[in-house]
Amino acid sequence: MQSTGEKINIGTTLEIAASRKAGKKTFGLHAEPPAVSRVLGMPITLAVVIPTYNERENIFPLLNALEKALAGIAWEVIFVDDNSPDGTAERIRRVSVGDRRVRVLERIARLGLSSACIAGMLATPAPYIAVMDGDLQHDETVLPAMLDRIKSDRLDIVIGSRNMQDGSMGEFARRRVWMSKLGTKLSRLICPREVSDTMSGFFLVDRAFFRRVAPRLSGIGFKLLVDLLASSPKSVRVAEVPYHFRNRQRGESKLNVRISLGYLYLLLRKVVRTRFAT
Ligand SMILES: Nc1nc2c(ncn2[C@@H]2O[C@H](COP(=O)(O)OP(=O)(O)O)[C@@H](O)[C@H]2O)c(=O)[nH]1
Ligand SMILES: [Mg+2]
Repeated sequence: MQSTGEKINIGTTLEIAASRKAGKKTFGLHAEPPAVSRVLGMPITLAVVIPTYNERENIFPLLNALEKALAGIAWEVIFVDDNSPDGTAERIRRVSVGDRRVRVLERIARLGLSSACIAGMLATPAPYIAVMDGDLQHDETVLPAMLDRIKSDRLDIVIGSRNMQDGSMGEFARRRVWMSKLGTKLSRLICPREVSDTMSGFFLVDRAFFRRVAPRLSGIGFKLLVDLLASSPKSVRVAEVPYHFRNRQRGESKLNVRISLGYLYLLLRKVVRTRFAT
């Protein structure tokens, strides 16, 4: 590309320097980042993406817990709400107006947990992206350790695991523990065998890894982690950090038979694609 400095298009720094020298006004059309991005403080390190459906009563406790757990880290949180009838999005917005770290991305129909997470993950520039539920069942105090681990070992994913030493399912109903174990066993068809908790909804990914895998994701159902692990064209660099799963204190679980069948459908699609793709 020829650079004369005469024309101000979105070009190189050289062009900008040349046009400045020539005393031309650029009216903000120059190719440097706008000044505002430099005055907002530390560059962002971590985005926490939280899918919500009818979680209004959990929003303030969750934000307080994140604020405490992530002290010293430049973070933001993106809630992705599927038009919850209980006014979850409105409650988040009450905080957002005064705190730019807190955002809500609203969708006008209930499109599902996995696709909500994907939408939120695509909406952040952060180099590391955590996904956690909006009901306080995931232990936010483990996030800094997950972040340290992904950075120090240069991993693609760090998973919060309930199935390793020093982790637990807490008081999760026996039926749900059984379902989770069965789900993990089935996931072995398409996921790395060393992962102890493929059913986890609590994990942290490297942004570059996520962007590589995103176009291949199915986005079906509740189990985004399985989708991520099974969709990567290359072997995934993964580690797990233990945590104790908490009880849900407010609101209700949204898991139902249709969603469980959705998991089987996801598995089937991935098995067919990975095993029988020509
Ligand atoms: N945006 C969005 N969030 C959802 C949807 N279904 C569930 N969630 C959220 O996903 C998280 C996990 O759901 P939950 O009902 O707690 O599942 P469980 O922990 O397996 O019982 C919670 O934060 C829910 O509010 C959905 O269809 N759309
Ligand atoms: Mg839950």
